Amino acid sequence: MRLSLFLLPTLKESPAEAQIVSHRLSLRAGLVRQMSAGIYAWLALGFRVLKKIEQIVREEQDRAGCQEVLMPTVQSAELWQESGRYDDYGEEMLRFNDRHGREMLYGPTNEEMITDIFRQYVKSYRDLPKNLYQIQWKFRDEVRPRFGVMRGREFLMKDNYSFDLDFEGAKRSYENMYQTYLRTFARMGLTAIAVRADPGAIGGTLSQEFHILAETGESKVFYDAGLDSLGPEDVEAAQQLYACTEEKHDPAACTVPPDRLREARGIEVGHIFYFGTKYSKAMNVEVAGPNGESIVVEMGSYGIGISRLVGAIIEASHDEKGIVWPEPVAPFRVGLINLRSGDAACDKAADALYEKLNAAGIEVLYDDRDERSGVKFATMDLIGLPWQLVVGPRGVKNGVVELKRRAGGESEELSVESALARLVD
Ligand code: 5CA
Repeated sequence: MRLSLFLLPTLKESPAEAQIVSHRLSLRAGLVRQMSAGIYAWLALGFRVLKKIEQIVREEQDRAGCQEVLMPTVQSAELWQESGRYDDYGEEMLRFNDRHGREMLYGPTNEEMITDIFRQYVKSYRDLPKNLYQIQWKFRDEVRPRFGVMRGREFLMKDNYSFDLDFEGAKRSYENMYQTYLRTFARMGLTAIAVRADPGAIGGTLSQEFHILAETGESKVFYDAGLDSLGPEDVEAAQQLYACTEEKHDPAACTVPPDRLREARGIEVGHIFYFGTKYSKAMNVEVAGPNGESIVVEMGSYGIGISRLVGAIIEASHDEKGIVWPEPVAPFRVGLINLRSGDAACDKAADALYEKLNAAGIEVLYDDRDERSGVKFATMDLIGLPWQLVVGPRGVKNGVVELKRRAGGESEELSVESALARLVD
């Protein structure tokens, strides 16, 4: 993509309303624009990041055996009256009437709707287990939308729902999602820790939140230092170690020796719930067992804040010049800078390199604008693409380009072929 054709409204100054670095940088780098409190338009660069995150989440859900569906954002109140949550949910739910006066709402989550779909079709124990997910916009009329996309009113969530025959099955589904979440976040270059949490409005008896540690995180978490060294494969060990939100933390009970207890701030990027038969009982979800008996199915639900992750990743990965995208979620992999747009030799070399990168399937944003080199470097640093390729008059004369890594800042002069080979690697 040529930058001269791209809508990239970067800002030199930090907008006054932005209190935390991810909010400042997402506005300065032209990722999003606030259209009203907590409601954002995704501009071209931000949308590419959102899609990358979504795709990683999707691949890991598919790998875990879940199937993707898509439910509507607008729901009828009836299902929520059936589960009893229509009154419980309170002012966070955006409610309205259609032209016939029917009560409708913009979905804050989808337990009721998925349960209704499930009960229409699944009637026998032979059809279990099932795990269905969607990636869809949600609306919660948050009292204090803030920190940009981190706490919006409209936000993109991956939500999935598991249906099992018994507790053992439900536990397997829960642990499968636990492991899937750690993998998913690791693929985005993030280290997440899972802490025991309060199920809140979703309900149930067990829930764990996944937090990215960051000073600007809205939540306080407590955990055993042993968690720092565990990976996605260590589900059982991780489940044994102490880790919880501030509300759940009980210093008096405290199973952890004081020198191992860590206190930190975190951004909640995911939340998994085991709620047993809360919805299936209220909504009469039964399947026939092997001997014809009725069995009430066991359920769990699992959420990932996809739009929140854009902010969380910036919190975890930036420097004084701007964003430093981890490669898997970067909007483009390479920023190609033509230092002298308008100079025939530089244009020719940069255009040719641009074609070669495209032909090699490398996502590239080509700064072909008629701008000073300082402006071009500052723009590339601000938007944080992992690699910068610089074509200038001296290099063109000597047959070399400069390849620079945004994260560490190290750079090398290489022939075009070597630079391409490096990027293809
Ligand atoms: N039904 C369950 C799981 S599918 C559920 O809704 N869980 S939740 O309420 O914890 O939300 C799941 C995730 O969505 C959270 O972990 C968080 O990352 C994200 N999220 C929640 N509220 C917001 C918000 N206002 N803005 C951005 N992301 C949010």
